[in-house]
Amino acid sequence: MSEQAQSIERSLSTLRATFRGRFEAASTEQSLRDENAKILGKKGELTAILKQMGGVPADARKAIGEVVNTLKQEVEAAFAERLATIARAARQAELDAPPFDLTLPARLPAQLGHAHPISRVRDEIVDVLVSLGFAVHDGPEVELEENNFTKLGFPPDHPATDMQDSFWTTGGMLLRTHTSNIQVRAMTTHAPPMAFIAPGVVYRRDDDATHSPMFHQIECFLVDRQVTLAHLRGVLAEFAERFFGAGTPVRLRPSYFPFVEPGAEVDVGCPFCKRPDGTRAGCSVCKRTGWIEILGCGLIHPTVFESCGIDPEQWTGFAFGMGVERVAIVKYGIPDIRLLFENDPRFLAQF
Ligand code: FA5
Repeated sequence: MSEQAQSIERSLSTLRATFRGRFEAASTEQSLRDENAKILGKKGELTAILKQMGGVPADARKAIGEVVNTLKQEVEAAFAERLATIARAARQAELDAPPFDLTLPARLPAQLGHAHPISRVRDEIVDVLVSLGFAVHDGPEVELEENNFTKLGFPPDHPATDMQDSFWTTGGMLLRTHTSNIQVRAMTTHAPPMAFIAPGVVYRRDDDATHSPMFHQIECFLVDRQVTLAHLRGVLAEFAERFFGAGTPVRLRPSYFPFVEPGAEVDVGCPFCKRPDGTRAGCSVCKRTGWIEILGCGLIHPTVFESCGIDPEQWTGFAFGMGVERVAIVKYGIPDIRLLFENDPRFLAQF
């Protein structure tokens, strides 16, 4: 045998002895394909061997050719087998991985927030009263006793002035117990006529299903010449009509507040048990009466005008103050005022 033929046979037997191990060592499809190219590719080892065949004598060429072909087929088969093994392993790894949890909730688009129901009701009330011609007047929540009580005609021993009923700070100041302090502030700084509303936060030592220690009120007052109860009643009826809906009845019940004379509490017809003919059946919300109280009102007392430097012989006026939470409870049928302050998103989402 020629030297050339012997050299080719040595190369072939080395390759035969090593190619399976080289394929086994490749753990990914890419490294396996690289290894295969090193043997069978254009510049591969087997291709290089074939190129040397020209120098082999004709009698030996046929036998070596057969060996080369057989080896080539073995390499191809081993490559295909290893490729299939790697693919199976990859699939198994996928199957063994933790499964997708199909019960997880889908990702929802971001939820948009909205104004708190108290803010919404306050804004709706303000809109109605502004549309009737009242301007908004602001004022402090920490107030002097004289603006919150004294100039409004509260006697010094009135229960509201008690430590048990109001939150006192220092220096004769307290957290205002109502928005009526704005009557005093407006009347001491503005010359009549005037027509203001004052929305704001107020504080009392109260805490139960219908009373909160912090709540919102809207004060409304008008000072002009010859103002009568008829003007007050007209504004209240128009407010009820626009805010609670057409045909909502209003009634005034005599009541007492030191800063008005006469004074009254105002009820609106219960919106929850209204029959189609406009009468009320009575329900748990209105405590079977067909009426719900929403505010206190009256004609401004002459002593309030005097303490604010306005001549009560010349000027008259009406005032009312309503609880925003109370109105919200009536409008939306909310059973407990505290729900409005807990801020549970499931509750707030209903508005
Ligand atoms: C007053 O506060 C008077 N300043 C109202 C007023 C103004 C009368 C002008 C005359 C002229 P009263 O204490 O009744 O009144 O409160 C008015 C409203 O606030 C009540 O009708 C009720 O709706 C609401 N309210 C009172 N206390 C609470 C409380 N603790 N929590 C929630 N709402 C309350």
